[in-house]
Amino acid sequence: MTIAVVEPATAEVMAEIPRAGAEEVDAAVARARAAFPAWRAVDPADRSVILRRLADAIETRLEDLAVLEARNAGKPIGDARGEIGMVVETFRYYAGAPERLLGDTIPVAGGIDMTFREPLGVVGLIVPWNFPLVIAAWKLGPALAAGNTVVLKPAELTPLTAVELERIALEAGLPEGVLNVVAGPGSVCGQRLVEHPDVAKVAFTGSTEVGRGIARGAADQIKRVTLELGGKSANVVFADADLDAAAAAAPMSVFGNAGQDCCARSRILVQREAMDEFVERLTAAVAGVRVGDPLDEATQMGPLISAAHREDVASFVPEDAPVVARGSAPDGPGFWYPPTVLAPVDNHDRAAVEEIFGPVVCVIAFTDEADAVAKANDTIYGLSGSVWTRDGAKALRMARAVETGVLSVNSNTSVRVSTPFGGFKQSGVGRELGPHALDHYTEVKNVYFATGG
Ligand code: TAP
Repeated sequence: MTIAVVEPATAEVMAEIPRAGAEEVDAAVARARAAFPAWRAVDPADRSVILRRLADAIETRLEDLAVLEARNAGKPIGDARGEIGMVVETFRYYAGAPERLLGDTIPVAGGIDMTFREPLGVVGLIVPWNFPLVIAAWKLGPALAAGNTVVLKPAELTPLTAVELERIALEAGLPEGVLNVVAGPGSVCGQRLVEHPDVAKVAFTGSTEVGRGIARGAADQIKRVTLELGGKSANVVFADADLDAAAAAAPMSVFGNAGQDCCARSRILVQREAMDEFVERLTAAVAGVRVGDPLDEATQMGPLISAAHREDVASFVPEDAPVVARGSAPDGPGFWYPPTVLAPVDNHDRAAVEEIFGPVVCVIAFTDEADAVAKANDTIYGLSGSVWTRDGAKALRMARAVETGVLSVNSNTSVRVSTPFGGFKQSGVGRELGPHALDHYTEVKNVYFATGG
């Protein structure tokens, strides 16, 4: 059995690779389990050296991996280079971790009390197709640094860079069995990782729907889980904001990666008195988004991942949808969909409630600060968001009131290697990146040593 990997920009098969099933997952878990005792025993400084070598080896291959990712996921080559660069940066960041996994000493009676951060064992990593290698790296970095061994399951639609990474890791000196890749369907391979008794933890990024199933499955064995799920993030623009800057930045905060981004600011909340002015500027900015061949250096937005996904996205824009602006998209083969702005939209319309995961944005009016908070938080999700205003105190009040794991003021950024990332509410459980991710790949052990007297 093979996986025929399709290139979204051409709809052609670009590679065929073996398709793993439950047996291959079991074999990978067995290899990871066998490799665990030796990997956790590697001296911290030596584990750091190996992770740094892995980062160097990926950096050497950066352009090849970026082209592979750009073709397989249909993302602009500039974005793909940025993502592979972040993979390198992530391994370098966590290369510093093995020697910094500090414990505490706690004053107690009759002895000495100390804590250790122990690795969990074999960790199953399940990642989506929208940011294939970089999301894998967010999990691999802290997992490996803490002394765990891993089985990585990429999405069937985008397995190619993960398969390459397994090879690169071996060449870079990661011991055999420490990093194992199984490319196969989620319902079989992902499910098996959730059920397997030798997998201590599952770290998952994907849809909230599949995440719920993983949480249910993990409950049987009280398996540790980290879930990074969907979003419906608000980009809140107050009338006192720099409207030029907010409108210029808004398109790529939702059309980046063709909207297939859990952090997409897919609801733009605009204060009513600034609505007309903002929409006018936004419309001009949307017309300038360059949609086309992912390998063209000028491209800002590529195709959607598949024909089926394009149908889902299109279902949010029926004939009578309030389309106020629409960008262009190539004709012909490939799963193209133009950047689309809907306005005005009610916060309870389907397009404003559900995660579209495509280049469709809703513009929604609000009256005052309280209304902005209420509308921003009126969602099951809580992943990301932005606030645009020149009033610093209001920005801080909003930053505290909006229920999201990450928020930016006068900017639309969400992710940095050194800062925590993850969701409130049904956007997930746990945090990735920054120092916080290590908490999710270690158990705290408390040791009491009686000293007598
Ligand atoms: P999903 O369909 O949930 O798939 C994600 C991964 O889970 C894939 O590897 C998939 O495998 C696997 N999977 C599917 N069914 C499974 C099951 N029953 N048991 C175990 N694993 C299973 O999501 P997607 O469509 O690929 O990705 C889009 C979603 O990811 C969006 O909702 C987006 O918001 C979310 N996302 C979240 C974040 C963060 S950090 N919060 C980042 C990126 C994306 P196959 O596809 O190979 O079958």
